[in-house]
Amino acid sequence: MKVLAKPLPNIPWENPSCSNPGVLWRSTCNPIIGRNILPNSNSVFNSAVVPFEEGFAGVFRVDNRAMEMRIHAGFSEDGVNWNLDPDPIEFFPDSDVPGPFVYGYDPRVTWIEDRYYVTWCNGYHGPTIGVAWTKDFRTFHQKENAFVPFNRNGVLFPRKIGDRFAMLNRPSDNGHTPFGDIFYCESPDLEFWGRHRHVMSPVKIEKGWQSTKIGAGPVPIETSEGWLLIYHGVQTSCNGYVYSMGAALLDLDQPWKVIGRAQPFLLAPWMNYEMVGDVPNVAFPCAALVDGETGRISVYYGAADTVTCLAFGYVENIIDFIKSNPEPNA
Ligand code: BMA
Repeated sequence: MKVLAKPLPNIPWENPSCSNPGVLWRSTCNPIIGRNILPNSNSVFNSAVVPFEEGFAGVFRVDNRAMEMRIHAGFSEDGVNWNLDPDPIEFFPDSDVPGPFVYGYDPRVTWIEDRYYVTWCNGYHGPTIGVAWTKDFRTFHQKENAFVPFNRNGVLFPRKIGDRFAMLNRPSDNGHTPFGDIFYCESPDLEFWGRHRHVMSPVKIEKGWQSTKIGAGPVPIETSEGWLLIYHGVQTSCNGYVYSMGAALLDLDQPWKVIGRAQPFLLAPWMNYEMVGDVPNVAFPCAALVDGETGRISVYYGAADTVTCLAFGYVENIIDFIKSNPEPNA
């Protein structure tokens, strides 16, 4: 098994222990970003992190104390301790992008070829997928929204598929969508999107952890076995939604084809900081760092829509987990 990613020797990392086992194990520093890291923040969660210069940079979901959903840039030397820009990102439109900015949430960041692309849930007559690019996390150039509303969880592949950019997304409604499948589409220029393909549906059997809706999480990770996709799955309990993390493998050349999907969740909201907060019972992954040399992976996820957390694993173990626990009902 090969992970097709660059070496990242400074990846944030902790070894598993008998009190902290699993295919993914949590950081003992969780939550790594508290809700009040900024003077005006109510919560900081569902955020995206990438290697940048000698350290790391990211785009963070910050709900402020007026409960407005904003996204902020941030920087870190070690990927664990973060400095967030106190002001939200100001986007400079590339062309005739319709404004004004209404709200933004659940960002993802993807390095493709020569720059970082940001996708996020952008308010435009309801949620759709906003697209922007930056080279320095200081100036952000906004492109056209990718889709008509309503859509969430727009996640770019880190390289072109064939000769086109590719994105996973999740058509939805204007509220706390009680349904949702993952779709795939392609674009020659990151502006015009088409060739829409269905990827995966929820697993409707027995009201399991991914029976209500699913959505792509971090940028897919390229391996010799296929694209490793970590995603969120939602269960509707008698007391509301429960958001857990799962894993699947997608075909390298035709990523709308699912070649593996694990039946059990990878990580579910078990810790107090995942069970208690503004929205209880949420573990929502938006980013992963990968060390191509050792296959170590660090997953960033929002907990209870309140704080930002980190979990660790090995790409190889996650792929073994998918292969040895296949979902029979997908
Ligand atoms: C989704 C999004 C996420 C959030 C989740 C749980 O619809 O709004 O940002 O984490 O619900 O509230």
